[in-house]
Amino acid sequence: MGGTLLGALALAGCSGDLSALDPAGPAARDIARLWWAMLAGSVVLFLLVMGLFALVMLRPEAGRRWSPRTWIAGGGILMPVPILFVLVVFAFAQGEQHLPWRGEHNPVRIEARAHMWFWEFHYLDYPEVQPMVDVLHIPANYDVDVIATSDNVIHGFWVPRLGGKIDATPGHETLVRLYADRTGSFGGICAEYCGTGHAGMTFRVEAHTPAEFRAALGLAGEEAE
Ligand SMILES: [Cu+2]
Repeated sequence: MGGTLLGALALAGCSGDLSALDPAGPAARDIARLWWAMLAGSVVLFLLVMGLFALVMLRPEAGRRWSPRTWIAGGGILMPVPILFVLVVFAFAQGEQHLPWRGEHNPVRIEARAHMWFWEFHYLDYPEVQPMVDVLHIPANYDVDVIATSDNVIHGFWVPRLGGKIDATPGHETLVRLYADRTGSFGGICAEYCGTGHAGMTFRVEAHTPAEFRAALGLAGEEAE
């Protein structure tokens, strides 16, 4: 009973508007998978360390059979390195798949300009559309490239359920790809401390069907290309 309640509480903590563990698209799903792999790796290491700890507590003579040097080399190098190696390879493989310029695509391009303390979104493919503040409309089931920049301090653009995090750096343009595999409303935040207004520097991403997307931008009828 207690276990069930604890499990339910733990799972409830994984969902929600800003949860990277509740992905709503392939990019965010890769990142969530990496998070779970990292958790699994750290649990294995923790159990190994606790196992050795229990061994020397319960059978001190077993621990004394190995020299301090063996303990350091075995426990400090031999034991963690294979696990860390697997995690690093997995992380690089996931990151590689995640590069925005991989694969064939014709993404919708949006510039996210960070201010103190709000976001301004420019629809680069639709210059006639006025920039929007703190709300970003995107088409669902479509690649969306967000080009982040800033004219003041460093901010961080992050929509946890749709993709990775990217710094918005003054004088630079950084790129992150979002993808929503469903329509809906998703939370976004500034992920880099940028002053007293940082905590309130949130925005919403609205993922639409192609027709709704065009309507939200105030464009005439046809499908999004
Ligand atoms: Cu900030």
